[in-house]
Amino acid sequence: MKPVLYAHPFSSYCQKALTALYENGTDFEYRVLDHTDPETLADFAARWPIKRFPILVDGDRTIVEASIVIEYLGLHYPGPVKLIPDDPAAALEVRMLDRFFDNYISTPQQKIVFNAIRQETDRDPYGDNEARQMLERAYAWLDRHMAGKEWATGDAFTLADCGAGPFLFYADWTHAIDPAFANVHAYRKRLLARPSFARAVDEGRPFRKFFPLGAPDRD
Ligand SMILES: N[C@@H](CCC(=O)N[C@@H](CS)C(=O)NCC(=O)O)C(=O)O
Repeated sequence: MKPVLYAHPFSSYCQKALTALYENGTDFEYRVLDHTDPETLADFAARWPIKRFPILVDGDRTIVEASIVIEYLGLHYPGPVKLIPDDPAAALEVRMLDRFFDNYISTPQQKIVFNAIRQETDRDPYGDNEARQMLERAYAWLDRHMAGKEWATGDAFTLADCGAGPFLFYADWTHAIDPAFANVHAYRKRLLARPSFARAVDEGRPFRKFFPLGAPDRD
């Protein structure tokens, strides 16, 4: 039986999991979460009442959180690309960078978007400003961190890069990365050229008109 991914192609966290699946050519069933398919939506909500996606269903197990989905795939459906290194110290570095991209790039990016889609009277300019300041600090740190590196932890593409691709993609659309952060721009470009992530980006293209802040006419 194949594992089943409940996901949407335009979602950053889903693209994170999809990048891992495409890196290893893992065979899986894709259940798209879409308002035109209420049955799949109800099935998803019953499996994960928190209602954040993606989730992976494997037999009677439901695996939640994109990072854990990727860890699970590495354990139960390993492929040629080891997204978490065997060496525990190297694996810790990968997980540290994965936390960085989730907490300090994606979380503030989502906060800005969630704020923008609220009713005008419910918006939170203080929180929006805080999120933008966090992104600025994260871009600055990442620019120094990426100096001389190809991927987030060095020469190998890992779990950390699976998240970095979609999160930097949408972060730049949401709160533009200053051109002075040349290492971040170069890294974002390398991620976009990686076939696994490029495929996930292509699958999300038809939905760009739904980007709440207005999608720019570029990747
Ligand atoms: N911590 C979760 C976050 C997942 C997440 O925020 N997914 C977004 C889509 S990119 C979502 O479910 N949004 C739906 C909502 O906020 O209602 C993970 O790592 O998988």
